[in-house]
Amino acid sequence: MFRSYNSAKKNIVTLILPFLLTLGLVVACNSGSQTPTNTASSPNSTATAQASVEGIPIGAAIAQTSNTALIGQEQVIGLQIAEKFFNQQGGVNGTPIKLILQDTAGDEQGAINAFNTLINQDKVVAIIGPTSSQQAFAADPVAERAQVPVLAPSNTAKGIPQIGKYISRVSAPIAIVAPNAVREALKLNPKIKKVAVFYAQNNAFSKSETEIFQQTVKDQKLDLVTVQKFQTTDTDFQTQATNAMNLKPDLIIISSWTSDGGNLVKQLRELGYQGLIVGGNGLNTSNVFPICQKLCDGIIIAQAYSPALDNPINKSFREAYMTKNKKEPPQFSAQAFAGVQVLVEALKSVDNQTKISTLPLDQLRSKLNEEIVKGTYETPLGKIAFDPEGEVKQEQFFVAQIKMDADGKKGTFAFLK
Ligand code: 1QQ
Repeated sequence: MFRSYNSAKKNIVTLILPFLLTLGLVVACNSGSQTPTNTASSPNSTATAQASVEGIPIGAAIAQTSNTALIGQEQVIGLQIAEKFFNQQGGVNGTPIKLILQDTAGDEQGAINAFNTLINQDKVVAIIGPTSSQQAFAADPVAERAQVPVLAPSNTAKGIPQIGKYISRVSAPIAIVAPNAVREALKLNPKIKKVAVFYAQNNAFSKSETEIFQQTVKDQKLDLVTVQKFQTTDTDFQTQATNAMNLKPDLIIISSWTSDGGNLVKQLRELGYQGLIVGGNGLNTSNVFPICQKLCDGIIIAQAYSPALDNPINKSFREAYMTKNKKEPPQFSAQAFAGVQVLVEALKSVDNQTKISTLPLDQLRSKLNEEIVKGTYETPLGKIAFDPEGEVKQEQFFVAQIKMDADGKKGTFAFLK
């Protein structure tokens, strides 16, 4: 049973609902204007709001600090837009949702701590998060044991939904998304023959992604001339870059995190590499622009989202995002939004069967988990559904190429397909 209804009887809920809804909207609007690290939805900063305003608590375990926050920041924006949007639409059959953000930072322990707090203290019905697959492999088992549904907004490594019955994802697996970037590179330069691959060996996601890239290189009958390894914390790539360039590759593929990948691209270009570069999902954020600046220009990155996707919910999401951020929404914001949407719609279908205000929390969590995988959802990512294991089924993927202004200060993701 979630907090607001702990001691409430059914009829009280009905009586105070309009009141709750009004307040819920006020809080949701406020939370949208806060910075990610000090959001109004964070339990520590909202003692008063929490006391007077309640809603169905949805947990978000997201990296708001550390180098993973370069991606986490985009997720927080998507979550906040979703909270406001779905509450304006009436929340879950009239009851607002309440997003509770916990910072995971970038490591495994941070994610485990955030999960424990959300589950035991905040008593959330489900968790959206964590930001990285590396963290998911450590923290998801905590939720699995507690039987709390987890919906991953950005975990793309192989094996995530298989962690357990309570784990599903809206982030399409890298196995399906990544090969599109290589195919697109071959369209841009059909003469590509020799490929050098780089990957961060201390990160579950990069290891998973490089396997896919290396397989794609073989499938395309290209020559994999070298595989260079590094750490996500590295800043100097002279040795690996020189090793690769001695072999004269005409395509370089990088599976990294954001700052390491940005620095690697920069150093490859400074050493004179002129061929195409395919980057992985870790480079899929405009937060890489300040790192490689004008040398980011041309990086090709596969996308699980396109701002141009033509459906009403994407139009609403895109408009809300652009009004606030004055640029096109990125994939990580769209996936976070889709995560909230799936939970809201799955909660509605639980509520249509049994009023959720009458369900004890453990039953609500397990019914919600069942409903998540049963539904079909028209989201900003297009139409998505899940297989029984919780793996997302998505129809459309895209590829974008980074285009930097001449001064290297501003850039965009230009869609190729
Ligand atoms: C993963 C990823 C990251 C690049 C996004 C946060 O896809 O860790 O699975």
